[in-house]
Amino acid sequence: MAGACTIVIPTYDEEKNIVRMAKAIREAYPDFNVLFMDDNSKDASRELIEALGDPKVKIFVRDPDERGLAASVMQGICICGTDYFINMDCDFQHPLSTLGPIYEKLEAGDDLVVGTRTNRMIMGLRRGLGSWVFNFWYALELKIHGKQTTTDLMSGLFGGRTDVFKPIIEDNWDDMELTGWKVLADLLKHSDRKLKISKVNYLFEEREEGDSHLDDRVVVKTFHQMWGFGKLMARFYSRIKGVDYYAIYPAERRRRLTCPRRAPSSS
Ligand SMILES: Nc1nc2c(ncn2[C@@H]2O[C@H](COP(=O)(O)OP(=O)(O)OP(=O)(O)O)[C@@H](O)[C@H]2O)c(=O)[nH]1
Ligand SMILES: [Mg+2]
Repeated sequence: MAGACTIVIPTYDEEKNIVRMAKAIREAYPDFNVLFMDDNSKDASRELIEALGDPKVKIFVRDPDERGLAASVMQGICICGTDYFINMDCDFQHPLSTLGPIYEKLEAGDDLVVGTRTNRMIMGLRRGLGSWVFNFWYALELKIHGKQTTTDLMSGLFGGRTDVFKPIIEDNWDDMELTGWKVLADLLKHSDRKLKISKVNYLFEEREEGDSHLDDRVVVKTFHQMWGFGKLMARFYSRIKGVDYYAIYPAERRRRLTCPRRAPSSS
């Protein structure tokens, strides 16, 4: 593989952060590659990165019909072409100082290194508590299904060995929550091998610039990502929040229409 590590960053309309992020990583870690997986942003993200002319900083603009944060990260892992990848956000909520320790642990032989937040409540009581409840429930579900787990399953900061995770993604692409946000949990859900997992603790920061993309649809997708109970909760949550569930999962509407519970009466 060419080079050791790629920082994979999903982006959507991050023109206020993207150049600063690229420069900050290149300055702190000159050997790392940076790969922005952009979902066809409406702003100037692409032009700004291309204007940098840095061969170690690339922006991959995805098909607008296939928009999805998780899909972007997973595709980035598959195409990065380096031994290791580290996934992080573009808004400086993940401190760059964690990238070095994550990389060192990967080099030392870990399969997966998870950036683990020690101050989740900085997100506010409602969101912090919600994140904790989801984490508890995901961990339980993963354990029930014989899968491995880690302290911060909701983390958007983690590094891994590309040769370990690329096949997991390729073999399970259609079963992944591609428009969801919890990539780490999906990777653990679909992994059948014993992974060497470790963590690097960090303090979560406030978003520096630009707007959050979090909304009720993300919560629906986070429910939907786990097994049967989660799918039920996703429908329930959609109903109380007025989210159009079948706009997110149109295939499920088709399945309902083609599989009526009771066969129509013949008389
Ligand atoms: N490729 C891609 N990236 C996305 C999409 N939505 C959000 N992102 C990126 O994913 C990262 C996380 O999104 P945020 O909006 O910061 O979500 P968050 O951190 O949960 O929310 P805040 O705490 O409010 O910032 C950022 O780098 C976004 O630019 C998307 O649909 N596609
Ligand atoms: Mg953010």
